[in-house]
Amino acid sequence: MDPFGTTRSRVRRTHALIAPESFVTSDLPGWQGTRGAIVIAPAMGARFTQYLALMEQGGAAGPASPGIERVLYVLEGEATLALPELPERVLCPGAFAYWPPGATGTLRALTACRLNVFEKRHVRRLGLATPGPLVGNEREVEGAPFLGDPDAVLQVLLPADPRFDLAVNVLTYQPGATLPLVEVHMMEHGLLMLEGQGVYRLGDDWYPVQQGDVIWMAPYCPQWFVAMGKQPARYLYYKDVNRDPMEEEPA
Ligand code: UGY
Ligand code: MN
Repeated sequence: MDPFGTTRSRVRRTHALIAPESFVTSDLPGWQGTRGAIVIAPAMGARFTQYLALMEQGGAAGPASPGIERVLYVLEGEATLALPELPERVLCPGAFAYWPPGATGTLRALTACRLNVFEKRHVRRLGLATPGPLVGNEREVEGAPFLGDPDAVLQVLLPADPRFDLAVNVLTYQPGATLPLVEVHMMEHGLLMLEGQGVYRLGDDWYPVQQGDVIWMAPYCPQWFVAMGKQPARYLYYKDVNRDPMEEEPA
């Protein structure tokens, strides 16, 4: 911490950058042996929550609130996860899981663990069921050049299936690669810098960002990124998808 209270963290109406030096942890309701840094939440204007769960060895996840779905991504450590209809799995770094709303499950830390968690209220689409649980590892997910650029590779972790109302992806940029356009879209993002560094344009501001930073982008927040430095930059991000903005949720 510098002596004058400066930080790269910024919170604006349409976006936020939360640098790790600003993370504040608290007990996570319902979890055991776990502290959490709730970095994005509806209190800031978001329609979802993103938090880092810091689990001690033997710590356990609590259930999500009713109607809330969860996507876990393991950053460090190992944990066992049991979800209905799936064999119990050991999750290592890079593993991810979709935990459907209301599903009973058990997540227990085998070692000290750090997880990134996205949660949102599931919006069911007319005529479609809620998806079932799913576990995978990003290492098994093939990447594809993003909009044709082989230096910006997109991995889509959840299946292309209209039952899902959220996407969780990883984008990997070689140094100097950029988002090929300044995106402006209806979907919202929560983002965690997994590796590397660069500059993120958010609205009309440009921010230096690096590993460990968290970014919130509200719907329609103009966004662009350039990777800098000598190693690739990678980020994990959430996006709301597959729903007609005019459609009402079936009763
Ligand atoms: O999927 C996306 O909207 C992604 N390209 N956005 C981003 O990286 N800011
Ligand atoms: Mn985007």
